[in-house]
Amino acid sequence: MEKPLSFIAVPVLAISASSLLSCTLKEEKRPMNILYIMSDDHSYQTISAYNDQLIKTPNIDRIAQEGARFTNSFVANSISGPSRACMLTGKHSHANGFTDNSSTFDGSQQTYPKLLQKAGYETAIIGKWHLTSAPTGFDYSEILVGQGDYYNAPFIKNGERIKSEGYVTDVITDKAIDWMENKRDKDKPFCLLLHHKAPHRTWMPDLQDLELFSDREFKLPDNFYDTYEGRQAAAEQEMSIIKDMDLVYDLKLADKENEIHSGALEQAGRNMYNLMTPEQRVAWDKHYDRVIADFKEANLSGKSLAEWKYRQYMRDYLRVIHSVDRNIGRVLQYLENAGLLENTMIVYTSDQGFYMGEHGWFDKRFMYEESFRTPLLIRLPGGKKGDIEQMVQNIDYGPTILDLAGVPVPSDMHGVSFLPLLRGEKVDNWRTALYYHFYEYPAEHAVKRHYGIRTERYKLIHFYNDIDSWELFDLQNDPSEMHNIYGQPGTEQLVAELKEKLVGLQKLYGDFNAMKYNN
Ligand SMILES: [Ca+2]
Repeated sequence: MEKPLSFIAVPVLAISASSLLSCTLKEEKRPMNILYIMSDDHSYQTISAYNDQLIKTPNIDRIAQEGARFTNSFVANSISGPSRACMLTGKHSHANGFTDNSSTFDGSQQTYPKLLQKAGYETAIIGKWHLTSAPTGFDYSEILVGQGDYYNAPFIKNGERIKSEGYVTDVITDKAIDWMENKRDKDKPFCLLLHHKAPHRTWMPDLQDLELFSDREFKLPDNFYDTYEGRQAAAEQEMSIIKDMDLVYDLKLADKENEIHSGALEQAGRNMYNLMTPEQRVAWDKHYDRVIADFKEANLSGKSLAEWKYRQYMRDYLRVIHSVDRNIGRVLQYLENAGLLENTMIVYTSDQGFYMGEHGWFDKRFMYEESFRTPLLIRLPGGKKGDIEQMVQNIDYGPTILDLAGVPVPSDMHGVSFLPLLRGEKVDNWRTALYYHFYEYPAEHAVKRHYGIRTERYKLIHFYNDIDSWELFDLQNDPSEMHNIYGQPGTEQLVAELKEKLVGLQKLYGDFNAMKYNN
């Protein structure tokens, strides 16, 4: 096929690209580019479009202001690799095979980037991948090794290992902008998956942000000192700020005197410090040496130690978010300067939610709201501006993106396209219940295996494996999920209805293995 002389000439591009996508020439429609930005462990509590009490994120908020804010957006399995596999395949974990982070993604299976590629899109993944096997379905890939590092992280570029220098959120952003500007085939529409490592544990800030929030105090969540009555799995977890957050690994107290000892993760914490260059360490030490000295001086214990840890966690996490937001600003500015803003759908999301001290926790995993929910902001040119309240799930992302590209959604995908919602159309018969299944146990943080159903008002969860514990919450009267009303007189009919709906979803999605645990 002869190449068009110029990709800037709109009619030429329209003919070239629409023939790729089998659109009729009459429509003269340029296919929409897709920029899918996903952070790792970014809580909706720390995006000011959702909650402006903790931090201001003006750049991320811009996506919401010029587009749609989903207020009921959820994941299917609240942990990194499994969540990513759900997004790529549009299927729940049991069907895509990546049930926990010890899995290896079967890259030969159907994914939405592969289908886009087939339809003529240029596809790329830049940043965190975390699916063990090499990416498939991408014309270009530049991914972090495993979880990745915050400083000077190695990458794998189209299969070849390379070094990088600097702070990971900046580096990933630079690579993404460079790909959009210089590396892609500009005759084709693109789909770029820009996946940040930040703000994943251990929340190492950029050097330029180290002094931010240093004087900020944070109000403890009301249930910070949760005692987990009536919730056995919650009582037995190991993701508590008080008990499990590590002083050296998580809170960066790798002291030169080697006096602070924190257990199994201490050495990993000291190793992360050693990944920085001598110049980076000088800037780092300027901040943390003082924090370490103050910590030793204060000699804390009990509640004052717990609250110190919480405060330090919040300060570092928010510093990391500040850098994410600044870099989203750089990307939006690039799109604007390059004239791409009006022909690109921009998605901002996270691979799940995260606890900012609610129930006394950090991390994710549970089907409780803070980790089950995830931020989702989408700017679709010509699309809806404002809130979308319907319940959507990350298995819907693939179908939605395919729908936007005019590619038929395969019938074996579990998710459904929410493009009509994004276009502001009236949609009847939207789903009224979501299914969830978490598998990673026994494992770090000791969150039991569980599955469940959430309707607009209620949530029914079954913890199984080495436990058999049901929980029922009335989200309207108990949004913090502190009171398990399962088994209480008067809930019998409600439980029966929810169990019937749960079985209906298990059948719909084919999670027959889970059904064995229902009774
Ligand atoms: Ca994650």
